[in-house]
Amino acid sequence: MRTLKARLTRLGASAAVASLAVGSLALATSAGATVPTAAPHIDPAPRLPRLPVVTGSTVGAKEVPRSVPAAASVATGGWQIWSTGYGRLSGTEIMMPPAAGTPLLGDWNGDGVDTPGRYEAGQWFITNAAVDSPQWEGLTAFGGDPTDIPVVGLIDGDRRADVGVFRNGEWHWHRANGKPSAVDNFGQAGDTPIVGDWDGDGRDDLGVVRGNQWILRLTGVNRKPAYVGKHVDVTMMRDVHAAVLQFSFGAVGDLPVVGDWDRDGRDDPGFVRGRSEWVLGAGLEHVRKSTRETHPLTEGEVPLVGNQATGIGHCPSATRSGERFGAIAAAKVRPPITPPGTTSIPGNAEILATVQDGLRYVMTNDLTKRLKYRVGRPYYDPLSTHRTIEESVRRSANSALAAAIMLTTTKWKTTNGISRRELLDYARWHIRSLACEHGAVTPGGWGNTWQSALWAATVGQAGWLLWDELNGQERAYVAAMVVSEADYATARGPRYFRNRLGQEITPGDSQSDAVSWDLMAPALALSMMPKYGSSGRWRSSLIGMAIAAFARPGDLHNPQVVNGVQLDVRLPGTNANEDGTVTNHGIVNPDYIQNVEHLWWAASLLRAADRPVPEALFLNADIVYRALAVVDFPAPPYATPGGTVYQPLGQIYYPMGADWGTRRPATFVGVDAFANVYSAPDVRAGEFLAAHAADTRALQMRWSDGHIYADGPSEESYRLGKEEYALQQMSLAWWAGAISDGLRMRLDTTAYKGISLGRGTPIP
Ligand SMILES: [Ca+2]
Ligand SMILES: [Ca+2]
Ligand SMILES: [Ca+2]
Ligand SMILES: [Ca+2]
Repeated sequence: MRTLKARLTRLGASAAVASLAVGSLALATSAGATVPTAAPHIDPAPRLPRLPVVTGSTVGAKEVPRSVPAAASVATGGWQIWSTGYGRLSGTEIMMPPAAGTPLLGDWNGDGVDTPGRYEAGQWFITNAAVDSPQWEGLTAFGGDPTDIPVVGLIDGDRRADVGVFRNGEWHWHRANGKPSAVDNFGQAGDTPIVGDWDGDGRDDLGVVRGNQWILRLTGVNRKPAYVGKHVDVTMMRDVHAAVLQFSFGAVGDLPVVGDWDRDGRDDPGFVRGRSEWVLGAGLEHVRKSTRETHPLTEGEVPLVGNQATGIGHCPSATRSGERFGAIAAAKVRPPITPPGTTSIPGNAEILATVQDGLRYVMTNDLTKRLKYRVGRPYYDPLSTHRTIEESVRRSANSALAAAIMLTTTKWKTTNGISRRELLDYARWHIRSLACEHGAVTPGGWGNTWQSALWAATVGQAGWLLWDELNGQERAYVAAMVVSEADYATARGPRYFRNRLGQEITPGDSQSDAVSWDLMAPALALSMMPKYGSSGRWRSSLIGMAIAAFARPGDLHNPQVVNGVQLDVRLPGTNANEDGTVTNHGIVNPDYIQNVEHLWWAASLLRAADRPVPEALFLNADIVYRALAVVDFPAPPYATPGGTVYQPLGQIYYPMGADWGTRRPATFVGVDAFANVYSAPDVRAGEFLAAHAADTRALQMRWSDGHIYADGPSEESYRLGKEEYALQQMSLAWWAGAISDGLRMRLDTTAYKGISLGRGTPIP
C-alpha cells in the first residue's frame, strides 16, 4: 500500500507542495478509544410503524393502465391521485399554481400517465408532469360558451387525450392544426357527459348520466355484445351500427366517475357518494356489483380519475417506458463487494457508534414526525414532502446510504431497538421512493439538474449496496436513475472557474464542487454496469471531470500526462488555487475544499466493483487535502489567529469565514477517511479522522436521542437536513475504511483517447 500511496501522491506532488510548511499540530485525539456501540444514555427508539414492502416481478411487462381515484381543486392547485388498495392513503400529490376553472386529468402527451389539466372559459391548460409543483402550460383555446362542459377522451385514434365541450347534447371535439372541430350528438341539455372506452377498443365512447340513469353509446356493433349483462337495456341501431345501453346505477346526487377499475381494458361506471365513498362498478356485465373505497374529498375538491401505467403496487407515477428502460439497465448490474468495516482504524469506533445512534434519530424522526403521514405508503411521494427538491431528495438519500452501509458492512443486530429488518425496510422505502420519482422513471420527476448527480449517486450507491435485497421494480428504478444521471453528467462535461489567462469565468465561485459531484454519477454507473453500452463514455467522462475538478493554474504549464491527457496542452481552465485551496462564495472555503473527497469516493466505488481506478482520480487530490491539513494561513491577511484549517482537538479554522457554521466536524470525517486511504502519510489524515470523529461523537453524546447538532444555526446552519448529511459523511468514512482494508487496488494508467475536458465555458 505504501508504494501505491507514493505513486498516488506523485500525481499530486509538485514543487509547490514540497515548499509548503507543515503546520505544527498538537492533536490530542481519542484515537483508539473504545466507545460502546450503543452508548447507555441513548434512549431506545420508540416502537416504529412497520413500513410496507412491495413485490414486483412483472417489471416492464405490458400492463393495462389501471384507473385510480383522484381529486383536485383548481383553487388550491392540489391534485391528489390515490393508489387503490392502500386505503385512504394518498399516492401522489401534485401542486399546481392556484387558478380557476374546472380541474381535469388526461394523458396529454401519450406517455401513458395521466396528469393535471384545467379548463377555464374556453382556455385549456395542462402539465405533463406527474409529480412535484409544475407550472401550467397553455394547450389550446376551445369552447367558451357559458353552458359548455369540458370533456376529455381518446377520440381521434392517437394516444394523446383530446379535449372538447358538451354543449346541450352536442359534443364538439377540438382538432389540431386548425381543422374544424368534430361535432357529435348524444344526450341532451341537463345531462352530465361522461367519456369512457366501454368496448375496450382503445378509443373512448360517449355517454351521459341523467338522474341515476347511465346512457352509453357503442359504435361499430350489430348485436348486443357479450360483455353487456342482463340488467342493461340495449337498444340496437342497426342502420348506423350502434347501440345505446341504459341502466340505473347509483342515485340522484351521486357524482359519476368512469374508470377501468378491474383492469380488463373496458371502462366501468362508478360514483362518489357523500363526498367520501367511492363506489366502483364491476363493469357492464354486472352493473349491480361494485366495490367500495373511502377517499374523502375536501371542500372545493372535484372527483377525478387518474391512472397507473405499470404493475399494481409499482411506482405509481412511472411510465411503462421508464420502467422498461430501467429493467434493461438493471439486468446489467453486478452487485458490489462489501467487506466488513473495522474498528481497528482510529476513530472508527466513534464513527460506528455515531452512525448507529444517528440512524436511531433520523429513522425515528422520519417515521414519527417528518414523514409520519406517509408511512403507510409503499411509495411515499418524496417530492411533495418539502419545499425544495434538494431537501426532499438529499435528506432521504443520505439516510438511505447510511442505513445501507450499516446493513452491508456491520453485523446489525437489534441496535437502539431497531432490528435489521426495520433498518432494511427503511432503506428500501427511501431508495425506491426516491428512484421512482426520478425523471427517468416519472414524468416531471427530479434530476438532471444542479447537484442531482450527487443525490442520485448517494441513493444509487445505497441501492447498489443492497442490490441482492431489492426486488425487480426497485432495481429497475435505481438503474434508470443512475444511467440517466450518468448520461446527463457526461453530456454536460467539465466546467472551469478560470480560463487559461487566469480570468475568473464565474467570479468568486470555483466549479470544483459542481464538477466533483457530477463525476459521481458516471463513477457509480461505471461501477454498477461496466458492460452497459455507455460505459466507455462514462469512463471518459469520469476521467475528464476528475482532471478538471481540481486543476490548478500550475497545471497549465505541467506537461504531465494523465490517462493520456497532457495537462499543459489540453486543460482549457482551472478550478483549484495553486496551494490546493478552493475559492467558493468569494472566499477560501474549507467546506468546499472538502469536496475533494468525491475523487476518492469515486475511486472506492470502482474498487468495490473490482474495477481498475483511473489515475486521473488522484490528480491534485493529495494537494487539495493539504489545504486542510498542512497549508498555513497567516493572520493578517487571514482571520486571527491564523494557522492551518485543521486545528487541534478536531476544531476547524476558517481563514475567511464560513457559510454553514463553524462547528460541523462530521463534514470533514469523510474526506479524512478517504485521505487516510489515499494520501501521503505526512498529511496525518488518520489523526484528523480520529479527532473529527471523536468531536462529532462528543457533540452527539450531549443528547439522548441520537442527533448531533444543537438546534438553530449556531453549530451547523445547513437547514435542508444537517443530521442526515452528517450521517452520510460518517458512514462514508466507515465504508472507506472497509473498502481499503478488504479490496485490492488496481491503478489504471491507460492512455485513453477521446477524453473531453470541455471548452472552458461555464453552464450558468
Ligand atoms: Ca402523460
Ligand atoms: Ca387523441
Ligand atoms: Ca371504445
Ligand atoms: Ca373494466
